[in-house]
Amino acid sequence: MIKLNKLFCITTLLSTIACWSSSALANSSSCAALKTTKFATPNLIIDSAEFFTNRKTPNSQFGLGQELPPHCRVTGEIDKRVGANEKNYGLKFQINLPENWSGRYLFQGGGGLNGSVGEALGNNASGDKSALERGFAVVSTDSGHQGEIFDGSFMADQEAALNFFFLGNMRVTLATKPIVETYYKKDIKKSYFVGCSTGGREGMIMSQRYPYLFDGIISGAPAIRTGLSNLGLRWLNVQMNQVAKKDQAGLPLPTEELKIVVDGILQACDNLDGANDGLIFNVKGCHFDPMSIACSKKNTSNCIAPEKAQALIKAVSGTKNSRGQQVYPGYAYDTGWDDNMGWTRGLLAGGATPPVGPPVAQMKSLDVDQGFIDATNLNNSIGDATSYNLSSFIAHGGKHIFYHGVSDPWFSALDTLEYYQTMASQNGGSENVQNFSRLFLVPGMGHCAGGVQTLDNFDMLTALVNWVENQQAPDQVIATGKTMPGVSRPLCPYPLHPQYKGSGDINDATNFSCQE
Ligand SMILES: [Ca+2]
Repeated sequence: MIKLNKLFCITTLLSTIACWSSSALANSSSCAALKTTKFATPNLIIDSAEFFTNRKTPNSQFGLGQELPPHCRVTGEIDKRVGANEKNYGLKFQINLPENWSGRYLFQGGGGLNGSVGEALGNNASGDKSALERGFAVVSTDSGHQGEIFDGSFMADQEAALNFFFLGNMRVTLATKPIVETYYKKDIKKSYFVGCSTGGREGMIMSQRYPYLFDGIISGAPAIRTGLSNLGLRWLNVQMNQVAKKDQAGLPLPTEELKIVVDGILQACDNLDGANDGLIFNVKGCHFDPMSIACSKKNTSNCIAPEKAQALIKAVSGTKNSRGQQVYPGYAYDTGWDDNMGWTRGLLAGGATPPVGPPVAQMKSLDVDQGFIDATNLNNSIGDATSYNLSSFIAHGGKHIFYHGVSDPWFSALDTLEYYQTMASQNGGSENVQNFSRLFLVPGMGHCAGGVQTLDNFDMLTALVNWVENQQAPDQVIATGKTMPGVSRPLCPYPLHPQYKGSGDINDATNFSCQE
């Protein structure tokens, strides 16, 4: 019996090795075969199809090279052509097809004005483990042009502009899904779109214009309507520039005054969530009055000039036209306003600077009426993600998660909230919206990630998959952050926020509950 057992083990071991070898060979050959496979998509070119067992991302991309699981990498292009100004255009894409496929497809959204094909990993809002490592087939694209991240010259080409605004990702999705299914010889089970900033807008475009392509979408800090968000930044700068002499760093409020402002915000709002932790989770309940830190006869230290406090009130209350109508929301009071360390600086620390358009540093006047006309001109707003009719997306069972850093200096978190609330009111109301869409606000976080003190590491992807595939809606998502080691909090779907229960370790998320 013993001999037989040994034989069996050896046989099993040998067959395992044999099986593994043939599987690796099969992967390698079926990957390479994609290069010569004929797909129905017109004008599709597969540039390369190569199987990697231990490829690493470049050192520059996500810290020190990220080791990828065994995968087939496909690169290609659709609609290659010569466009306006004799420039070459086309929709370049990359697909990473992991060896252990979960049956899921994930489209990785872009950033800025796009223009390059990012490594298709699905790292966004996925906590510590990328979508690729979890077995998603991940797709990325340049959205139809090549160029620097904020180089808008491609807009001269009509088709490249349309691709950037809304067409490109749809076309790449339709072209790449069959490649995924051909490689695995199986149908895709579920499709996801995850992106932040421009990628967040792209996710919204999917729910609004192509309601059947994706089952689940995550939109972080979406660039919903950049014409108006840039007008909002000009408004904020003009109010401050009109009253404040700039310091050497070019700031209307010098560092020590910025600290007074943020300390005032903290004093008014930090403890509303039951925890004096430097995080303002009760965004809705935070009503800071800048006049409370204005200098007066009684208050002569730790204060700012009353005219600066008044300007701050006007700046933060949001952009209004000559009739007093709000054309872009204001900004929520938060702790990251003086951030001078994040990849985007704080709202009052030089961060409120549109990456495109006229410079705002010295701007002292603004014609909001004209600015609104320009921003909402259809030629400029054709890519805005402002549609509310999602009935087909909802009927299809689509789920859409939003998240937004409250200290985002480029796009106001309140604009995402405004979209979410209006969208809710037109799709069955605020209670019904929770069945298909939830919004998570992240205090202290700048644009998409980062901040002096924030919890910007969270796994929305698992939450989304559980919602789409297991009908488990995300009642909370745990957040941690490298700027706050040892601290965890639940992020709660708006209008709820995490409230300290009053006992237990204040660093531990389990001692907080989601409350209104
Ligand atoms: Ca707090």
